[in-house]
Order: sequence, then structure tokens, then C-alpha cells
Amino acid sequence: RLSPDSQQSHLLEKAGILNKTKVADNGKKIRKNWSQSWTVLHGGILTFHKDPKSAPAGNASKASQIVPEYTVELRGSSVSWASKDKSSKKNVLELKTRQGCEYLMQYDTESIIYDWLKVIQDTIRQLELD
Ligand code: I3S
Repeated sequence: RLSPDSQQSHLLEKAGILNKTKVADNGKKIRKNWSQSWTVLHGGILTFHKDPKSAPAGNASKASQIVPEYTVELRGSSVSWASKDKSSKKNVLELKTRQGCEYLMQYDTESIIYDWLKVIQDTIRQLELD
């Protein structure tokens, strides 16, 4: 039996800046709130971090930290290009979790968002094989 670390060692890792908004929480539609996010894929989990610019002014110690905002378990999730009615922005991905949470991910440079699509798709497929 493999240790948790070695079980995850084949999973892809990636990090970068994206625009994101959550649009549904446990199947319930919620209001969009686009913000920039340091986004990290590690061990089959995608973590969107809070925009440091949204931290309260004067809270220097907090503002300097990277604070997770949403963590998304990719096992059982699906990702695709979002249809045009989901957003007026270009290059938008739609990520849906098994629990009915939905996120939009966007970046103006197509190659950047395309790389995220590929790595998330590959990770979801890899998790299906485990
Ligand atoms: O799907 P919607 O309602 O057209 O999304 C827009 C709104 O979230 C809007 O904010 P208000 O709810 O305060 O109007 C945002 O500023 C827009 O960016 C959202 O649309 P896009 O097409 O950018 O996802």
C-alpha cells in the first residue's frame, strides 16, 4: 500500500494568477464576484487564494499572507469552456464539483487558460484511474 504522498506524486502541479468567481454553492446559484486569485493545483486539490488587494487596509500582517479562499477537490469534478451565456468575458472555464459548487476561471491570454484546462482535465482523468 502506497503512502498518501507517493499516491499523489503522479498528480500534476501548477500555479499562477487567474480571475475567478464562484457561481454556485452546493447546487444553489450565488452572485458573481470576480476577483484576481493566486491559484494553486497540488495533490488533486485546486486552491483559489484571496486577492491580497481585498484585505482590510492596515492589516499588514494578514495582507502579506496568502490566504486560501476556496479549495476545490478535483476528484469527481468536471471542467469545460463556459458557454457564452455564462459570462461576457473571453476565455472562461467552468469548473463543477461533485458537491454542486461551480466556479468560473478566466484570463485574457488564451494560452494561459488553455494550459489550466489541460492540467485540470488531466488531473481529473488521473484521479478516475486511482
Ligand atoms: O452574470 P452577470 O450577472 O451578468 O454577471 C455580472 C455581474 O456579476 C456584475 O456585477 P453586478 O452583479 O454588481 O452587476 C459583474 O461586474 C460582471 O463582471 C458580471 O458579468 P461577466 O459577464 O463579467 O461575468
